[in-house]
Amino acid sequence: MDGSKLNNIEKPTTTLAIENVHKQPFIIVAGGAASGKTTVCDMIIQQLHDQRVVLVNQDSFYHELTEEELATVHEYNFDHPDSFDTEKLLDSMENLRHGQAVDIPNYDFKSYKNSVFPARRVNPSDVIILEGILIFHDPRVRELMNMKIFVDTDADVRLARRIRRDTVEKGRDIGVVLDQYSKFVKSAFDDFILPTKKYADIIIPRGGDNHVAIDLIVQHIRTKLGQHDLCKIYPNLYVIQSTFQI
Ligand code: UZR
Ligand code: MG
Repeated sequence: MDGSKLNNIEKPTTTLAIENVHKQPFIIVAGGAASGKTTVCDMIIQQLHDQRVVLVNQDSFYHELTEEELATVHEYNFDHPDSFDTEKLLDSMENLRHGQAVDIPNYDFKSYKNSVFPARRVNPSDVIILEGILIFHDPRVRELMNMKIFVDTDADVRLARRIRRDTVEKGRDIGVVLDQYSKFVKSAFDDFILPTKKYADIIIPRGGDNHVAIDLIVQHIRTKLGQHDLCKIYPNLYVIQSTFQI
């Protein structure tokens, strides 16, 4: 063989990536507005009462509205993927994954700002649940998660719930709620939320009313946590991946 050619060959490099097996179950829960996402998450958390679980809501990552946007707030589309600060959300999730506490913004639905209330300090936990209407939209967020749940509730049920929630709990005018629904919420569901259903590992019909689905999910999480316990017993247990590049 021609020796000069050999000299031109890139030297082999070895990369040893050492990764601790102790990985948290990361769960994301998506679904249309007022589909019962929060109820499903609350039920999972209730059943996992003996574990450290944190719930992070995509709503916390809404961009603050500028003065200009505030002046025409009824024209603002809160159901569009761009209305969220996904970079900040990703950053927080990465930090939690690496065992660091994070400050989650406290978005205020009345002032449309996140500077009104102090941020919420969230500590790394055994289970991290992230919920939101458009939480399946960004592939980087999806990849972080090891269990993707879509809450599938009929449109009429979602609308009825939303009217009740926005008028009773948020004190909004019913005309505004209905206008917003037909202008933004319905089309956002069809254009952005429904197409992400295909990424789900589990689809829960009827949301929080579906006790069988929630029991099965909790069982699965417990199995995953059991695998973690192995790492607690053998703290020096590592997975070693090696890649040999030429
Ligand atoms: P869930 N939303 C508001 O009504 N006001 C805001 O300042 C921010 C968001 C609504 C948003 C979406 N859309 O449909 C809903 N609008 O909150 C999501 N219009 O809430 O995931 O809890 O169903
Ligand atoms: Mg909710």
